[in-house]
Amino acid sequence: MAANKKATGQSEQLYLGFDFSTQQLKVVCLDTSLQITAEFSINFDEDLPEYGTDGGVNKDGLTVTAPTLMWIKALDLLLERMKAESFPFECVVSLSGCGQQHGSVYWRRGSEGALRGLRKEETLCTQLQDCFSVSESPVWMDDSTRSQCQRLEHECGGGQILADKTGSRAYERFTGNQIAKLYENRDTNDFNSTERISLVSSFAASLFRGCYANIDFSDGSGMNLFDINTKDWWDTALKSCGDNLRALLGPPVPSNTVLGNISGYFVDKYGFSPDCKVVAFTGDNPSSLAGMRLEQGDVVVSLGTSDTLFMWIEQPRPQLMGHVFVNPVDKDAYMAMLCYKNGSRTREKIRDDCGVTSWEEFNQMLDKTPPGNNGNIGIYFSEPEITPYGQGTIRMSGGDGTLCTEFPPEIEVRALVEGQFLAKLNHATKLGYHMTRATRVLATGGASANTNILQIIADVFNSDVYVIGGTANSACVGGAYRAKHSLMSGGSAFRDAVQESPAYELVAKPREEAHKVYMNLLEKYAKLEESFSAKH
Ligand code: ADP
Ligand code: XUL
Repeated sequence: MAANKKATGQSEQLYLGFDFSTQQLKVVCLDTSLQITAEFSINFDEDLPEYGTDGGVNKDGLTVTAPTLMWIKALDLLLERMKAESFPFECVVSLSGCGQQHGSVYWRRGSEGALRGLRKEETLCTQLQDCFSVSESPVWMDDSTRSQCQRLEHECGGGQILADKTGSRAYERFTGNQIAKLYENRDTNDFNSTERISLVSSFAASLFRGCYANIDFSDGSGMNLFDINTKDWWDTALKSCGDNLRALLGPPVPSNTVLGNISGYFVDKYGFSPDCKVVAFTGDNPSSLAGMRLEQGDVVVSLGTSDTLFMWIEQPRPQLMGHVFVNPVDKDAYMAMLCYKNGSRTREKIRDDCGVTSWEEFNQMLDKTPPGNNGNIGIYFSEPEITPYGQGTIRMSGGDGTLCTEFPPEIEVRALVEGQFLAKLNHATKLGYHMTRATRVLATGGASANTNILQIIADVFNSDVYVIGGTANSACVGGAYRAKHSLMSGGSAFRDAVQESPAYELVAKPREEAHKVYMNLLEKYAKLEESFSAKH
């Protein structure tokens, strides 16, 4: 699908939203009436096999990284594909986007000069190949910073105080702890030659700007370094994680900041207008909040590589489980979020272990068992989980409540999906979620294409479930919406900018009987989870 000029010959105004996500780089293009006119993507494993990633990352024990240059090469490739399809770059009035949260990029001294001096004759990848003091960027799946987390909580006065200040207790993947690990090992790496640290989001914006781009408040809240109340770096946390971090991170900015015009490189090479504005990039979850047009009372369930659940809140009340970020579309509000490492990849793994190769067959298998699975429940943490902490699998039979080592496949797949969403309801309630029939669950991410899974969510949450038609890429769409909103004058509300966006599509309605069954199972599940996570 390529974007076109209007039939009248008059140039359309277009907005781009990029998503530098775990497995892919994606972009969507919206026109002024917010219709999607084009989508392109690059899959890291398939399109860039030379980097040898699996699911977009490299794992070495608990350390999980992605080659920084792979992301740059993906952008080269994506723009070339758009050009090959005659994408009308000259019509783009603004662009923004997002990146997987928490991942970090380390620019070597002198790199801003390289960004400013980009020439159209060469690719970004060639020109920026020597720019990174750490060539493998730590990403959100990394679990290797337990000792740094312990130290940070200790030096900040404990987990709850750190959470009250920064929105979260110390988490391994949060960037401050990743920086602390690199800083501690600076004798064995090149950390000392770093001139600037970016998040994946601000790194992406830096490429488009041709200079270092600021970290935005919302994605900055995922670092354990940013005071979500004063909206500035918190010196106590900065000091605990390294030296000179205030300068290395640069000043944080509201997420709707227009950073400036696009770099001349993209004007010369692809034909972007020199007036095209670059708006601060943010994290993929905050961007999804914008893309889903979340309003107070709604819950977004994002079913990507990881599963996340988030809500709009006015007053931050951080807990030891879950996170509070500055809201990406209203800097005076907040978003609460729960993140589960065992999302789509785990569903895929269990599906494969059950000898099923497609989602259609997975759904046929699900249909063989009733809601509530006759009381059989399970917890499936193929990846080390963080909500709550734990790893491994546990199954409890419906009959006598004994633990068992296996379930037949049709029971296994249902126990997996039901367990994942009973857990989410349980945790969201603790974070302040009140279930009412007026609640809307807005689903997004790869698995939101699966209506059987969405029906289970509707029944568990006793809520209508909606998707936004046309794309599962709410994170990209959120980038394009924010690109438009940030250009509107007079501090207009985000809601005004997205008035014309496509209606939600109702995809599942709760069934009273099924919901009752789940309410009866909820306590049993919560107890199983408590006993399971207590062991970790
Ligand atoms: P990310 O943005 O984190 O890279 P996506 O939101 O693109 O991930 O989601 C990708 C995941 O979606 C894949 O891991 C895949 O397992 C899952 N997925 C895609 N289609 C379906 C489906 N019909 N049912 C369940 N899961 C699906
Ligand atoms: C959120 C998180 C993941 C990443 C990748 O805290 O770690 O959702 O943003 O999608």
